[in-house]
Order: sequence, then structure tokens, then C-alpha cells
Amino acid sequence: MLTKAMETILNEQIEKEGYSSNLYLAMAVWAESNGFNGISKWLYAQAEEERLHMLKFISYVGERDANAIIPEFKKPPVEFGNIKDLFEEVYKHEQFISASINDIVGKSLDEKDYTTHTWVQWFVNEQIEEEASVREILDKLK
Ligand code: OFO
Repeated sequence: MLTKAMETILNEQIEKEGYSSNLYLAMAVWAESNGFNGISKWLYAQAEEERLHMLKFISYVGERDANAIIPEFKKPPVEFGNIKDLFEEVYKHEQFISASINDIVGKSLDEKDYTTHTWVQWFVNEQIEEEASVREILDKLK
């Protein structure tokens, strides 16, 4: 059973992962309609991955006998300027997600929820990889 505080923070993460998926989908559509087909494919794949992240959180909350809430999602932007701006935004967004995963790690220690603390380590490692791969793309673009 999750504490109320853990249930709340994990539900907030469900919203963030779902929004990430929609954001990358919006970016994929923009890239496709501007002729960047390879980048668009990469973004569609990222959108799919983020949806899987959201599903992982949903299923974990259920496994811990708490209630996952499917939230309303903010509409992502439709315009992304140019490819470099777009990837800067992806990078900023991933840093934001890393910070919120860190908050979950911190909260799990506050709540003495060592089960969640262990479970969420997968995301800690995933964020290292995601930030690194976006940084690599940005370096190439520069
Ligand atoms: Fe971009 O990563 Fe989800 O967590």
C-alpha cells in the first residue's frame, strides 16, 4: 500500500510522462510537415517510449494497491521554430523530468517507502541515457 504522499507524487508523474508523450508527438508532426522525416521518426519513437513510461507508473500504482488517475493533458505547442530550438526544448524537458524523478526518489526516502525507492531506480538510469542521447544530437547539430 502506498502512502497518500507517494500516491500523489506518482500520479503527478503519470501526468508528466503522458504529457511528454504528447509533446514529442506534436514535435514529430511538426518535423514531418517540415520535411525532417528522419527526426520525425525519432520523435514518434520517443513519444511511444514516453507512453510506455506512463503505463509503467500506472501499473506500479495499481500493484501497490493505490489508485492511478488518468489526468487531463495540457495541449502541447504546435510550432517549434527550427530543429536546434526543438532539440533544446527536448533537452530542457528531459532535465525537468529527471528532476521530478529525483523528487520521487527523495519522497520515497521521506516516506520510508523502500519498495518505490528500488522500483524508481529504473527511471533514474533511463533519464541518464535519455539526457545523454539528446545532448549527443545537440552537439552534432551545433
Ligand atoms: Fe523521457 O523519460 Fe519518461 O521518464
